[in-house]
Amino acid sequence: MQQKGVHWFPGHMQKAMRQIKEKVDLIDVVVEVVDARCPISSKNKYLEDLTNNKPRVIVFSKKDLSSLQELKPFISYYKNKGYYCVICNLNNSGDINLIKKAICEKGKVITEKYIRRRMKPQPIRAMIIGIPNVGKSTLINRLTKSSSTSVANTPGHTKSQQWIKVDNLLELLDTPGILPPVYDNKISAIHLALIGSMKIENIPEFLLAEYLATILIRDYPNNLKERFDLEETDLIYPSSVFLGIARKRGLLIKQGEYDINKAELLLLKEFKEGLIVRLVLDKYVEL
Ligand SMILES: Nc1nc2c(ncn2[C@@H]2O[C@H](COP(=O)(O)OP(=O)(O)O)[C@@H](O)[C@H]2O)c(=O)[nH]1
Ligand SMILES: [Mg+2]
Repeated sequence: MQQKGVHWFPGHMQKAMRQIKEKVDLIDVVVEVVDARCPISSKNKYLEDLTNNKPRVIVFSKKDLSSLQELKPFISYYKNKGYYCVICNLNNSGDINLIKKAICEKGKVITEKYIRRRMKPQPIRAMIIGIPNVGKSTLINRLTKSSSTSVANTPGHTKSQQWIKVDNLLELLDTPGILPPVYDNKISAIHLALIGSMKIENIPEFLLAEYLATILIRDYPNNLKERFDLEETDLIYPSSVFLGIARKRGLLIKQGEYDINKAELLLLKEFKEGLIVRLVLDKYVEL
């Protein structure tokens, strides 16, 4: 793998940021969705500068695949930076209500401004933003499913924007802001590949599997053992883990020859689906 240094900031990132900036200008509250397994790697740090004068909410999605205990230090970290943090399973309607509340709470400063100027408060306008696969569309659908009435067209700089009314207090931009993932550090790129947030062509799957197996052997040996019904002696090296998985799951190239490649892919797949362990991968990233 190649570490890209200071020259990595590519044209597509600049373009995406320009498009986001146009939308940010139209809204009151920025709602960034971040995967709760990767609270650092799945956040685009270049967004900070674009939104630092706006009230901001971070939605940590997929809490059902993460560890609340391990997430705690990251929540404190972002709270200290002034973010309102909500940890959720986007498939849980109670959690969707918490997000709605958080946006309205953060948007209160805007409403109060109207009231101070003796104007009729307008609904808070928010936008959902985030890297691919974190749950942006799911969140928009869940927030607007009972009231999917488009309210207005606001001319933007390039094209008009459609607003969807969530309720009397809140309107949402109908399309999410899609941020390119940031790959300027190798570990973050690996973590994003492990949660399936991005297909990263230049990280071979066997390397991902080896990285994952190393973490699991060291920090979660019992989860690994239980999931694949492994023996203690399988939990020594990544290679012995893969062999154990192939043996237990009957993965064979031909009679008497185990299919290690299939075992690696199976480990990656079951991890991604949260079947092996719930954890915060980014605890291995420096804050
Ligand atoms: N387990 C789990 N899956 C989720 C959650 N939120 C979203 N997903 C799934 O993650 C995948 C990507 O979601 P999507 O909304 O399309 O992400 P987007 O690319 O950011 O719009 C879909 O398969 C969703 O069902 C969550 O809280 N928990
Ligand atoms: Mg989407």
